[in-house]
Amino acid sequence: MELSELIREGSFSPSPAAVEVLLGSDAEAREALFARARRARAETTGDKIFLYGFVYFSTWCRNDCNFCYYRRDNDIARYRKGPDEVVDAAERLVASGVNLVDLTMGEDPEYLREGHRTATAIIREIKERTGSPVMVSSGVVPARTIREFAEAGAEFFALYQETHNRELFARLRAGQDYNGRMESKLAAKAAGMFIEEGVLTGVGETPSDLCDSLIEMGRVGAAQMRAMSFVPQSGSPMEGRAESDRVTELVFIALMRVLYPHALIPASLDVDGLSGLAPRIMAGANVVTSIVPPRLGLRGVAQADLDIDEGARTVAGVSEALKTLGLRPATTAEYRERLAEISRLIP
Ligand code: SAM
Ligand code: MD0
Ligand code: SF4
Repeated sequence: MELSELIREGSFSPSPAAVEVLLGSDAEAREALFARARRARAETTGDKIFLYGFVYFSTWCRNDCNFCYYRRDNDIARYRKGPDEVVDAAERLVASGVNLVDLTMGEDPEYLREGHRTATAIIREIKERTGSPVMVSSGVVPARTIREFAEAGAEFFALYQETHNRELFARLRAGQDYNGRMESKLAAKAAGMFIEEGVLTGVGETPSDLCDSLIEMGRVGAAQMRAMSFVPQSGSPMEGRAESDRVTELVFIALMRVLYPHALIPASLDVDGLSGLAPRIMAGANVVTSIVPPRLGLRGVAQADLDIDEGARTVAGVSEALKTLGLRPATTAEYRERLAEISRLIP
């Protein structure tokens, strides 16, 4: 398979061989792919980049994902924020200019015990006070609970499969059900929410796995799709795994953009902090995620603390970085227009 053929403007059909060639290509060829991805982004979203605030409101979790710092068996300090603190953090984020608030939790037994009534009440309260678009990242929950999230006004449900290879899934999300996770995501779509799908890179996936994930992201009807490089976590079973170079993540971002020009695709500050923003944006991302209000005791996921209390994972920090790339933060009215357009494109 000719590299030049893969990079050229026009259609791209994902195949394991094509993904393998692109992953193995040199920096110059990758830059040509990224340039193609940027043109695709410019055609759909111009110079606008959407900014998402992140509130990780409970770091308690019943699961034991082998890649995650917050897995049940990791002996770490944890917190569970009360509704007032969550709403306060969300209000600060919205006042600072984010276009969406992502409410994230571990699969916290306390919230599960009370059927997520508090989480639903928090969504309602944030909606009432700010009117901001909201995403829920609650992990796997029953379809009934998802409908309650939708009724409370949450626009988005995020749930990443991490991989679409069931064997690799079983190694990453030990003891969890692949189908159950997928069904939860599809239940959110059926309840009228936008969904986000995602993969982890650097966890032993093959070009063929990545190709399958590219196809699955379209098949499930994801409005937002992401790749995040695995970051080794102290105390976890995958602690000793080599830190991945970021090439796979960047190539995957570009391929998602080329295949799904309309999609929302994050550049997460949660992998390499603010210094990691430019390469991800230059690969075709059009959303910045993991903006965290400083000094409230809130954490990231893959990078629990990096750049947070220093105030770099903020709208101000991100806006400055975007400016140097000739891009700008979108207004929330523009974000809503984008969502309306996406719902016309994805039935
Ligand atoms: N607990 C919920 C769940 O698992 O769906 C929501 C929060 S979870 C922490 C969000 C995502 O963070 C995971 O799906 C995974 O993709 C990502 N993540 C967790 N640990 C990571 C790590 N060490 N490196 C990179 N990404 C990670
Ligand atoms: C992020 N740390 O966007 C967040 C998290 C969950 N919906 C998102 C992984 O990078
Ligand atoms: Fe829990 Fe989510 Fe971490 Fe898995 S990735 S251990 S479900 S917080």
